[in-house]
Amino acid sequence: MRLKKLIRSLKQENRLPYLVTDLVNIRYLTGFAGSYAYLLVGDGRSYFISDTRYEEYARSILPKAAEFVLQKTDFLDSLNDILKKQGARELFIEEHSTPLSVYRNMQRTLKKVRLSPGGDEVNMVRMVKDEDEIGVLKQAARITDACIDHLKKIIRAGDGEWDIAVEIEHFYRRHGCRKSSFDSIIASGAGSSMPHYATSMEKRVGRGEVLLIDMGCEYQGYNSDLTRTMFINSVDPALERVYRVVQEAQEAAVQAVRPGITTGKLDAVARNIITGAGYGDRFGHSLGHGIGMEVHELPAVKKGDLKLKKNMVLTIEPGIYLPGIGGVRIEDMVAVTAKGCEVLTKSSKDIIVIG
Ligand SMILES: [Mn+2]
Repeated sequence: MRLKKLIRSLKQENRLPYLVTDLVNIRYLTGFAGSYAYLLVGDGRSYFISDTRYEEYARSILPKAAEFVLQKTDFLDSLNDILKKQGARELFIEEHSTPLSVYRNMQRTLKKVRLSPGGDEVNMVRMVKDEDEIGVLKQAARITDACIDHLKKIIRAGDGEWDIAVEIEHFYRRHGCRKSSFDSIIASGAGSSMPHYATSMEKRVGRGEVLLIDMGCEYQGYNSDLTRTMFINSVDPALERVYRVVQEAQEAAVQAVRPGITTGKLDAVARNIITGAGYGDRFGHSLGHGIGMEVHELPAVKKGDLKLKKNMVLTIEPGIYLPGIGGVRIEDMVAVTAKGCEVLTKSSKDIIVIG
């Protein structure tokens, strides 16, 4: 079904045969979750090339429209055979995931075939989720909400940042997740002013400090992503106003999500509020990103003309970061609906004091 849809749009644009090299895209199209495969998408028939490690598994799950091809010494020999048989003169190659080294080997092996950039069509298709995908993303969001609830109950001043990250990993795996979708960011005190802080193995959470937690799980092949900023024992007065500005910006952006709005306009909704409060230069990153089989996928929610569509799923995560003092970020996942959006992560965004 997904493969058919892709073939239809590639055919319209005269981009067949098309070689998919991104394993996540191959998984999206075929269900194959292994670590080595290439998918040659053709008009009518498609060919799935892999090696003996995956032969039995791949044959058991591949859709009918994709034929398993056992590679010989190299996938390029098999690819060459198929293209020769078809008399193909041109091959379109997935762009973001094909290394220059592979491209050079292709030039050497596929001598009679013109190699053309094929864009990233599968990633474009993946932007709009189907109902099943949204159902799984909702579940991933629910587990992450449950995890933050659990953390609020147990975190105390003196806990190590690292111990909190371990607790998150443990919680996720106990609740049916394969793992965290990315290394959890547990940033306490001044460390929280770095948007992508690396959780410390030594730093402990101190009384009166801010605590920023950015985390997500991988559940049935889909990811969640949630950030909450809380305070330990008492609210850091330097960050209370900052918190309220971020909260206002985040909630206004969530309110503004609807089909047809451009990512640029949406980003501006939050950015204008933060700039108006005098923190424009302390919000350096984009407003958010698409999320699905990958934590970061299209669309990038930033300056640009891409229009949101129903069933896109994205994060809304403005932040303000004051070097040496700390930072605040609030992040939710939202699914675009016919008229607005549904917030998939339900955790409270009010200022909370724990410990
Ligand atoms: Mn995120």
